[in-house]
Amino acid sequence: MKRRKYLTGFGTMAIAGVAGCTGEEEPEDTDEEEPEDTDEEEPEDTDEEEPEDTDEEEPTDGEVVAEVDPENISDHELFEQYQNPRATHVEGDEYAVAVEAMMYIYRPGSIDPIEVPENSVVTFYMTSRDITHAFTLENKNINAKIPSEEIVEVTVEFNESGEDTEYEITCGEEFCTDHESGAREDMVGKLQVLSSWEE
Ligand SMILES: [Cu+2]
Repeated sequence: MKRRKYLTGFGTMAIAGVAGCTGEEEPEDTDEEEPEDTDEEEPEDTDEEEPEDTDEEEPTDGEVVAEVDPENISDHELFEQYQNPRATHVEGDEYAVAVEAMMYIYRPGSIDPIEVPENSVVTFYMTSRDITHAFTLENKNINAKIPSEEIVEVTVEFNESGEDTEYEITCGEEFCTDHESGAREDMVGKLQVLSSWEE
């Protein structure tokens, strides 16, 4: 009986205490809950925006169109026809350039810049003599892997006109930018869009 009385007494004190506290704190609790609701809505907005950003940034990749012997790249008909610094006219506004990648150059591109006419659509046929390289064109959203034993193609539109424009071709593969691997400088090439062009 004694024990029960103690418990009852304690319970009453506790309730009184809680009631007192709740009464005083109520306005504060209400203030604290409002920001929580706002926080819960924010992630929903972020989720909706993410897919849009991903679609816009996705670069154009290459497509495998043929197999090739890495020891005899220049014997392949695409390279026999198109491996020249100056783009080869195919038909209409279409041109073609075949590019061989190797540690640490593009041929053509690194020693002789690639030349294409303005207002043209140029298909690049590319393969590697050794490791996997890449063909990245700044401002054109092109990022194509260049594998060995396969020829990949990527088509780029050059709509600029009126003056010559120069683009840098970059590889960016770790092996070609890490100077400890043997690369003296980053693997790069040049592409020039010429406003004056005669066939
Ligand atoms: Cu490379």
